[in-house]
Amino acid sequence: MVNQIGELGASADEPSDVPGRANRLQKDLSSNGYIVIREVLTPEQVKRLRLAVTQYLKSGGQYKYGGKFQLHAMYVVEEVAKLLTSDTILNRLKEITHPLEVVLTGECDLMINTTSSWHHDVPHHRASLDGSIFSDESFRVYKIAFYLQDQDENSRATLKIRPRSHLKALNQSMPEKAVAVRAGDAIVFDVRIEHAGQMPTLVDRAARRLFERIAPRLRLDAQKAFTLTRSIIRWIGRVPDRVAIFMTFGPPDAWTYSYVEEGRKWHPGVRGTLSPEVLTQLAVSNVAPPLIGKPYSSHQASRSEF
Ligand SMILES: O=C(O)CCC(=O)C(=O)O
Repeated sequence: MVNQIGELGASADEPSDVPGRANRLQKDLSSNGYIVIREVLTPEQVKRLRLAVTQYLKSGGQYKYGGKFQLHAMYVVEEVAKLLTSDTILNRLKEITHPLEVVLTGECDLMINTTSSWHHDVPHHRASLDGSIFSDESFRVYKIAFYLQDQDENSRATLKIRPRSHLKALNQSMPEKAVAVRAGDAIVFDVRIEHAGQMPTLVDRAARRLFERIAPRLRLDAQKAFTLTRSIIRWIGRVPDRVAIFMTFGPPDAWTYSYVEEGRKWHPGVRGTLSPEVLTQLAVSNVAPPLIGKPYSSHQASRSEF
């Protein structure tokens, strides 16, 4: 059921092929540039994912943006791959790309406690240079985001977006909106939309600049020092972890493929594989394996941990 502009109540057991609903979802995405789908994950799924992501990022991932970050996460965290290739999720994505198939780009990020200022996700695309990417209404590349904790309207942790900015490029004058969610809701947004996560504070900015200046002389990893400093500050302030999973997808068209090509240029090299179970889930749902990343082979099967 549509609650208000941009927001759908969509429990996992609701039929996913109601024609009017799918049309409304697509319409809201194309006019507002984002949509919230409520209660996609159960509390149990949220708990399992949060644990899997938090555990993985204790030793895995990169120190970045004041937190930790993992690219192409479907290839390294089985729990995440299983969830993102489940019927519950793929059926939502299919509603969005309907009547075309769903293409998973393979871009899939995990993050914990990272900061992020205003940006869109197509800065390097060649059609961003002349702005033509923002005027093409046939562009339909989206990111689905799961924040694994409640984020209310007044929280600093809440994703902020500038509704409709996907058709306008970076435009500071457009009003912003905090997209409040409960853990288990999904936010789907056009990758062209201007958005920001947890903005860096003045202390964050000063600490980052300081570490970038002194780290080389002290032979420190500036990003790691910045992340560790922030985690001490968070610990003192008893600020809970902010954990999220992101995945991009689109229909099988030229925009999705060119988005993938740009992604490959900036982030080449995927390590890990998809497990047989994940590949089976994809096959049963008639969705091809993600474009970025190596397909699973029988040679790898004997060496896989999954
Ligand atoms: O940290 C966040 O909430 C925002 C993440 C983000 O900007 C992105 O995935 O493009």
